Amino acid sequence: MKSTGLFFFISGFCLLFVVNSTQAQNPLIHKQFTADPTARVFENKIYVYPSHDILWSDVGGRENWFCMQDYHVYSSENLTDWTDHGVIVSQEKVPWVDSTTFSMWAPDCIYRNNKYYFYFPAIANAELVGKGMRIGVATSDKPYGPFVPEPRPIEGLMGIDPNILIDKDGQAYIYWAGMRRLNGAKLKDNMLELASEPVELKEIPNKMKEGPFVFERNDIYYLTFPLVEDSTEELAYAMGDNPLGPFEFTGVIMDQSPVGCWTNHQSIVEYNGQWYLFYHHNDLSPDFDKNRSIRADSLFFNEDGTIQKVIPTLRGIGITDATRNIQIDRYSAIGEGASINFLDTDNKPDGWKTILDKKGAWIRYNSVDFGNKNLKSVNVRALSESGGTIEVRLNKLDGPLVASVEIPKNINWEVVNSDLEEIPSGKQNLVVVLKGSPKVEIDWVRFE
Ligand code: FUB
Repeated sequence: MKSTGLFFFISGFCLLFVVNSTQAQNPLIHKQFTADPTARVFENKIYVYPSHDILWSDVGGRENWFCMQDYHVYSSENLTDWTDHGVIVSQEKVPWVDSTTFSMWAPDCIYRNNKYYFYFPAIANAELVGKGMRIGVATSDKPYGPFVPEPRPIEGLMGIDPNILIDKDGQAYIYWAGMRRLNGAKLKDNMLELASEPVELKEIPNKMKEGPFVFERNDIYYLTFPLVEDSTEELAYAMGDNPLGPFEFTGVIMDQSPVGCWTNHQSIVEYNGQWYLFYHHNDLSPDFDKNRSIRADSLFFNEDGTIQKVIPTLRGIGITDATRNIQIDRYSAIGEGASINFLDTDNKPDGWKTILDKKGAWIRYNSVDFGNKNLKSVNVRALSESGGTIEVRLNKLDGPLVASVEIPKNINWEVVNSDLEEIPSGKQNLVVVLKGSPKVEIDWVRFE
């Protein structure tokens, strides 16, 4: 077998074993740190190509800095269940990358000529290519790999955060960030070489910018980017009539992080008639903002084509099946006396719990699909040192009562089952409210 054939055989074989699934709201992925999500629609699914943050202390990376040695790709059809297709590119498999640098920053992927082209930055092996961050390409017949890296990075550009647009006339463009500025150039049909001299996209604030993501909608070209206006990155955008501008600065898509996560990084995609913003935050690493987690929220346009500000939510996107564990701590709204915390602060990927700590404290979780199943009862995984009663209602505090659940006194987590008073159908918003007792903690709610 030729070596390329052998590579495909081994990679394909590995892929069979690495695919695994998680159910998620925000953040979308718990079992790894993920950042810089580029979402694309391929084969009627959403594929997300994020960076993969790891702990610098685990591998000897630069102290207290970004540390990334490979890329995974995730896909979802329902925006709720995310499949990890495993590693698609890693630093030691790319001939031109200095594999001691753990510098595989924000990537992109695009479909062209029956192939998927995966673009990624990394610090080059200085002896082979020269110093600095370069941008390379790996290709595959499938969106989930196996991807075969090109032997050398793209000639004629240096920088980070590659992004590709294929315009309506078929011309491809590459955008990237370098020296705090944004640049663009045409790509040749082979998608591997520049077809024009790079231009700086400079009609936008002369401040620190990175992570360009360009898309077209109704003949408007949107240049979106993280921008440091104040102290950390907000997501901003500019609009123009042409892929290489000029772009007029238009506004902010997402405000800077309320808790000081220094970076944010966006992509915007339409899927089944709805637009979504993919971005990141440091949900699973509140004390170290270089270990990030990807998120998604719905995005809406105004009639004049401008973008409405996206307020980050924990609920995120996708509809939750009523018969699966409903993580109500990923709430849509929360009342006084209710809060969330990690289930286990030493094991954050386990997720969060809801704490109802005052009479009448409540939490609302939107978009639960009850279908037309003849559901009979609700299970609540809960813990209450005093014992207490919670009510599950529809839509609002005085909405239809679905179940009243007595949580027994227990210092350990327990799954409590209670019959339904009313059997909901279709898509509903759930409200969980504490009746009377001092404190009940809830991990999840599930109907059966
Ligand atoms: O993930 C490393 C860098 O942080 C990205 O390349 C930037 O866009 C920022 O998110």
